[in-house]
Order: sequence, then structure tokens, then C-alpha cells
Amino acid sequence: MPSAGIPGWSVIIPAYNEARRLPAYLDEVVAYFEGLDRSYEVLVVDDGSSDGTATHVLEAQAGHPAVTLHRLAVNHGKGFAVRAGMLAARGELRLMADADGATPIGELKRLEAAILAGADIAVGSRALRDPSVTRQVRLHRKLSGEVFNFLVRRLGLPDVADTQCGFKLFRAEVATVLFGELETIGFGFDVELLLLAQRRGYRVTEVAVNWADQPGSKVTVFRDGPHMVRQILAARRRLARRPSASS
Ligand SMILES: Nc1nc2c(ncn2[C@@H]2O[C@H](COP(=O)(O)OP(=O)(O)O)[C@@H](O)[C@H]2O)c(=O)[nH]1
Ligand SMILES: [Mg+2]
Repeated sequence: MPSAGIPGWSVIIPAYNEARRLPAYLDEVVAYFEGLDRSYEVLVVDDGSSDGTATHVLEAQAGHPAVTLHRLAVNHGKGFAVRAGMLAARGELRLMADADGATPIGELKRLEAAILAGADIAVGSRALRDPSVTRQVRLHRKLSGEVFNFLVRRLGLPDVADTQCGFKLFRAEVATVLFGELETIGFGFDVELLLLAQRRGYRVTEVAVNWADQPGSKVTVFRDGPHMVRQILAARRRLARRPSASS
């Protein structure tokens, strides 16, 4: 159902040179919501792509007006793009989802259940064990992810096993507050977001999701990992300087 008035759902998809991976996922997302009795919008934030990503989004929009394209002239980073999408979104529940479809859109049901049970934010997780899910992860990404998660636990988020999964659901008011405060524009943004959430006392529930590594990743552990750690340290310094927040 296309959106009229306030949509029930917003799906925010950050996309940087995703002409190959995005179209199939966009089709999957649209088909999923067309089968539900809830209004929705899909915001694709094209972060300065040079490969024709936007053309695919406009094609999808021609068939489904609930799909919209938010085009940034130059590449800023995933955090910048997700923030722009979340702040432009109107849905009561707002999902960020990676363009490659590593997490099937049907996994939304698991996150929604957590929100209905009282969470402010439901965080998809590749680390939580659950017999009802499967993961296909390349070994070097699994190992680097474990090191990263270990560091993040030491850097102030002891209770989140996987901060980096690109599948997170927010209640609208919570998204507006947190993305309004978020400053990290790169891949380290998820950690700042969760640090801000912790500080505000929001309820964060981690939810095991199905996940399959997709070829064509743009994240390079040795190049992006150190940047991400620096972004997290900078976020911690900013938070330490800020007077404590009340929600
Ligand atoms: N906005 C934005 N998104 C990016 C950038 N690089 C990657 N992404 C998006 O971040 C998501 C995850 O990227 P991906 O390469 O699959 O990372 P991986 O799953 O960690 O290997 C996808 O939706 C990408 O399009 C970037 O520079 N800017
Ligand atoms: Mg991916």
C-alpha cells in the first residue's frame, strides 16, 4: 500500500555504488510491504554514487511511488547517509537496511516483535546464538568482527554483542532524537548511536537475525577498521564533554 498521511514503516537504505546489488533487494522490500496491510515508504539515500544507482531507484519509483530517492551530490559516508534518511523519514517505525540484502526483509518481523515488547531500538545481530537463524559469514570478516566487538565492549557498550549489523529498527521519536545528535558520518556511526541511546536510557534489544554475506562488500577491514576505531574514540570524547542527557 503506498503511503498516504503518516506511513507505518520507513525503510532507509544507504547506497554507495550499489547498481549491482540494490535492484534485487529493492524489489524484495517493495514486494514484502505490498503484501502487508500497512503503509510504507522506502528512502534510498544515494551517497554520491557514480555507477547509475539512482537510475535503478527511479525505475523502482516509477512502479511504486512509495520508493523515493534522496541523492547526495558527493560521497559523505554511511553514517551521513543513514542520518539524512532517518531525519527525512516519516514512518512510525524506521528501519535501516543495507542495500545488499544481507538480511532478508522478512527479518523485520523479529525486530518489530522486540519493539512491541517494549524496546525503543531493536538491533539485528549476527553474534547472538539462536537455533532459528543461520549465518553465512566469510572467516576473515567473522574474526575481524569479533575483535571489533570485543573492542567496542571495552569502549563502553558492554551489552551489545554486534553493533555493526546493518539492520536496525527505531521508534520514530527515538530515531529523531538519536540521529539529531549523531555526528559520526562514517562506518563507526552505529557505535555512537548506541552510546547515545545508552546515555539517554533507551531500551535496546538485540535480536538474532538471518544473515548472509553478499559479494561486493565495500568495507575493507584494514582500511576501514582503524578509521572506525578513531571515530568511536572521537564520539566517546564528545560524549564525555557533553552534559548528561535526559530522554
Ligand atoms: N552512504 C554510504 N553507504 C555506504 C558507503 N559504503 C558502503 N555503504 C553502504 O553500506 C552498506 C553496507 O555496505 P557493505 O559494502 O555491504 O558492507 P559489509 O556488509 O560490512 O561488507 C550498503 O548499503 C552500502 O551501500 C558509503 O560510503 N556511503
Ligand atoms: Mg554487506
